[in-house]
Amino acid sequence: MIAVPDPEQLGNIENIVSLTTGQYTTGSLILMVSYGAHFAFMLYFIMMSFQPAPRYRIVPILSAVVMASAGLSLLREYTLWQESYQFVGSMYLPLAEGETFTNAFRYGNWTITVPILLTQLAIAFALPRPELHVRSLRMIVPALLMIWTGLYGQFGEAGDWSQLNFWGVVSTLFFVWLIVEVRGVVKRGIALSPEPLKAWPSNIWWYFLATWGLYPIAYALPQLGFTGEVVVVRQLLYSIADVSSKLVYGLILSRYVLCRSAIEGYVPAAEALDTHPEASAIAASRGD
Ligand code: RET
Repeated sequence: MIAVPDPEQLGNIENIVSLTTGQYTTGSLILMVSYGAHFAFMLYFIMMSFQPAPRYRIVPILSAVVMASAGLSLLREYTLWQESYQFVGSMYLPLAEGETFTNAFRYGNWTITVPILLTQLAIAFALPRPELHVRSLRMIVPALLMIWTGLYGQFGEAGDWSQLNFWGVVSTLFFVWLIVEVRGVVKRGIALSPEPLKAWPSNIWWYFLATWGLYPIAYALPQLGFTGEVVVVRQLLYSIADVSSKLVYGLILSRYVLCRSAIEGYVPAAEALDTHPEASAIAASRGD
């Protein structure tokens, strides 16, 4: 006899909702494009890591590591998505072959990528060594607490909303603490940036808030209802957040350190920027 599962035991709402062909295919597509983009840009970051001055090369290299880690995790989400649904009649039904889908793997992946993304910021802003370590640690501690309390809370999304909301609030408190720490690093970034790049840290700050802020929205979304739309929109939100907070963020930081290398007199970086609008600002700042 097949026991009817208790919805609360199903973890994620993906295991409760049947999807139309359009919704199922859109979900596959979103996950596929996400892992594809991360793997492709791993190559980009490895290759461009030769352009900035040696002291900044670790910034694109760390982005390549983040791309590999996130790409593998998203590939796993994709294969799990494929395995967890079965086309029956006219709909894709969950729990195919007893396989459950989960978003919890994402949280495991963030445990690796988030500390790297935060440390990358402090390295790009060229914080001096002892301060770099202290500030990175002060960001990583609240970030990990935010992720792990959220991981526990998200197991409640399929029915136990007091678990979802209680741990969501606890996690948000750690997020606020993290935001304060990041703000401190951004302020140091403004102070330490060369004149033509002074606007970058504050722009990165707003970009950070806008992109990291998408994750709690995705977390809370199941409360809008257990529907195919919510399932697909949430995967979309996660993907937009992933591509912007890791990939595009990596592009921004890599560009920042490239410009900074040129300003600090590293000739190959200045040559690499030659045809770009930044080049004239850099040349002007050096009195060329
Ligand atoms: C959770 C739980 C609900 C409350 C808050 C959350 C914040 C998550 C964030 C995640 C960022 C992840 C990144 C991953 C990159 O690889 C945990 C969803 C505030 C901000 C940047």
